[in-house]
Amino acid sequence: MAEKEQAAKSKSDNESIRTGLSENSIRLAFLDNLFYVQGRFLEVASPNDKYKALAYTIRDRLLHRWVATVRTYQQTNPRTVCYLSAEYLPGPYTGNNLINLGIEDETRKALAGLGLDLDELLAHEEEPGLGNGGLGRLAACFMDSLATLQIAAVSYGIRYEFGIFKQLIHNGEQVEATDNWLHYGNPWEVRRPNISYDVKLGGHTEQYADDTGRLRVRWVPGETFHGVAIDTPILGHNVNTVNLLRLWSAEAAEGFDFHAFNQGDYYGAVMREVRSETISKVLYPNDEPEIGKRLRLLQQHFFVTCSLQDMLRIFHSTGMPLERFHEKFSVQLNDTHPAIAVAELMRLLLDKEHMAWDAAWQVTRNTFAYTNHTLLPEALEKWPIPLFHALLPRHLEIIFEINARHLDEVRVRYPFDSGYVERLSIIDESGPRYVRMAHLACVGSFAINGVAELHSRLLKETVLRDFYDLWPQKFQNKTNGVTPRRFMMLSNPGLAKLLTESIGSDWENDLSKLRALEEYADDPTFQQRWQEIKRERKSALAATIKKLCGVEVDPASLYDVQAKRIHEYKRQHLNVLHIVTLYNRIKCNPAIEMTPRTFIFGGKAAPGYAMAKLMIRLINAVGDVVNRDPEVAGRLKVAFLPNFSVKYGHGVYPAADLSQQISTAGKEASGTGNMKFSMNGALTIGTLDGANVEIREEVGADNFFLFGLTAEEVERTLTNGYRPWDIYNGNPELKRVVDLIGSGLFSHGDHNLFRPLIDNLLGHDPYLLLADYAAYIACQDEVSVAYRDTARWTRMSILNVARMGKFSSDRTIAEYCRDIWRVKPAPVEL
Ligand code: NBG
Repeated sequence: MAEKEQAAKSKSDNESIRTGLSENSIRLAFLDNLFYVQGRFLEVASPNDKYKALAYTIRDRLLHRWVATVRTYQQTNPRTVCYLSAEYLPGPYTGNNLINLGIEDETRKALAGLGLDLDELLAHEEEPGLGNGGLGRLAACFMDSLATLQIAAVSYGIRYEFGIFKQLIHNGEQVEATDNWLHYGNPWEVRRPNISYDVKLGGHTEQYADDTGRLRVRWVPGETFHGVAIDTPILGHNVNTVNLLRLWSAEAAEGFDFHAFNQGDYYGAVMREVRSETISKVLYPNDEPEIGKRLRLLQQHFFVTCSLQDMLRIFHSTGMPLERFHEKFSVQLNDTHPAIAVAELMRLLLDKEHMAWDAAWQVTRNTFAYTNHTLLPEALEKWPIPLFHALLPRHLEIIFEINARHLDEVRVRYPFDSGYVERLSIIDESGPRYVRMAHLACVGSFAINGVAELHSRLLKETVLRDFYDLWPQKFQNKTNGVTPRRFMMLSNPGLAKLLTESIGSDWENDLSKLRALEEYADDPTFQQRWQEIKRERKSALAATIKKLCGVEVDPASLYDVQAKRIHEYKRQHLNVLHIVTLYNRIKCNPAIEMTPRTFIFGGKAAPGYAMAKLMIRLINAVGDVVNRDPEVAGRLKVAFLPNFSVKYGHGVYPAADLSQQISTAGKEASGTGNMKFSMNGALTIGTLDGANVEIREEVGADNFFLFGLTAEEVERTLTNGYRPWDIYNGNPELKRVVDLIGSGLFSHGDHNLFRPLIDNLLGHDPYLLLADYAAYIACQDEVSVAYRDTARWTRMSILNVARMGKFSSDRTIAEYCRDIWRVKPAPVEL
């Protein structure tokens, strides 16, 4: 034993500056990186210099494991998961990597020895906002879990130069600013100029006979440019596996157009380069109609062709025959954004690899699996045929051929029903013709899944019903999950510490172990510590709110939080109706007793989504009046946190008492914020929608505030002729609320500002706010009562955390591995 300790110690004395994990190595490494990478010394270094020196120090330790991982994979040639996603929201890397390496304490001490504060340096990191919301963040949680479960995986996407816009709030309105996240450089990425592929577009196709006399097709593009790989290492927790996030950046094919240049057109020569680079310039904010977005289709084709060409390059290095491509790679399509991959893999196999159609189709159909993330019809992608033809003429030919063969199969199955043929066709011919990307994905995939039980069921009953009839065996459910490393250990260190002290640290890699907390649910000392931790997180958020919104909030009040994209179906305006209801109650009876509440909102509206932007204005307008009214002081506060992001999420989830998950039932595919809140001890008020259903099943009906119509009731209400106007007239409390918003009280006397919102609610109300209003208010009243009983509330909070094991993305990924990808762990030794 003594000998072993001795050996360990002498090993740490000799540790390399690049790889050592002791406090001393980290301190030396930090100074080394500051000096040799940045050309700076401590006395003159800017905060950014110091942050980067820290990032490089951690990155060195990741690269060490990365090399070991690649070596291992080269030797063992494991089956590999390729995740294709147009969006990733990884959040700041540094803190998470420290946690996964298990060297947070050492690093903190190493920096303290230099008079530096770890948290200050961490706060300096700009996060890559390469996604809109849930879908991109899910992809990031999946990367963490894939590496943690030691699965060989590559995540492919686009390195947008500008991510999701920065949200500013000016006079209560959302204003968009560009997100220049690369301005100070990104220490986490490694550029691979030698890993680059041609990307073609436009032009036409030609038939020709090859040497053997076989008829082949050649695509003569109108333009060609390049995609260059930019890699970020993704480390798992408590393991050595480092997987790859490989993002593509667009570049001109020959940095310079010499033809144009020789003609004296210097400007034109440079412009061509500029045009190529626009491909990966900026992320599209969602919720706007897709149709006609030429650049968006180009982006999809761009990252898909680079990723597939990359897989083929890797595949050829294994020496396996092409017919076995799908045995090496399992490729997941994250929504329909990468669905063009079905046609692109066919094109590469047919035109480049010269495979025969049937063999190529056999490989393709066994390679892809498709995840659907929404039932909203406006979000289902379809591209006009003329646009498709102009950009991707060869792909369109291939899609027509795939479709013709597919429809022949359909006709055999349903010989007397032409309705099936129309509905199952990849081409929408009901009006102007479109390519339906979800149909292409379904035809080209061996598995199709939704992201929560309810969502997967509704998929089979509604949007993909005919496909389910045709291929029931393809359909699966994979309920979403989130990573407990980022959303518990990193964001809520106080809670993590208490958990580990009480039940050991196994929960970090096996969240179901949290069940052991149940026995502490009624323990008064444990309850007290639980409350102290929550209180501390609430004070920290109060300071942030003060700084960002100028609003003073009381950490003793109930923090009632709704943080997610702003959308009518998510019903932030229903939340506002509740706030105004409470406001009215106080105005009618100033002496009324009320549980003091702080309403906290966060979330971006798509820049082109007028109603969502009006909802933001309404929240801020109501906040303005409520926060300034001395009569409500101490009882109600409203704060809208600008620019909600992964980074702000770290401060928000742990501080919430109540998590609002109040979407119209049937509309939210899963939700993942709901899980992050609950894992941090917030109780949920929610409808039976998305993963709420399963969260409630797990935590128990007694520990969840349920209200509202079910998905079936929503459908029935809408088909039976819904009349919101009657509900308004039949409920005096609701009527007073709506009338007050219309009165101009919240808009400096302007009766028209919120008119579109009110007219929509009274005349149409497609998301059934009024139908759910009474139930919502009654449920919120129950919440207020429950919160006053601190011991009961704390017990419910503890039980929520104890029973959240199912919602770790480790569980989700383990299921994908078992049921879809059929991959096994490939452990890495250092
Ligand atoms: C979103 C859903 C969420 C779901 C995430 C992740 C899209 C298209 N869909 O409910 O709205 O949690 O995907 O699956 O972004």
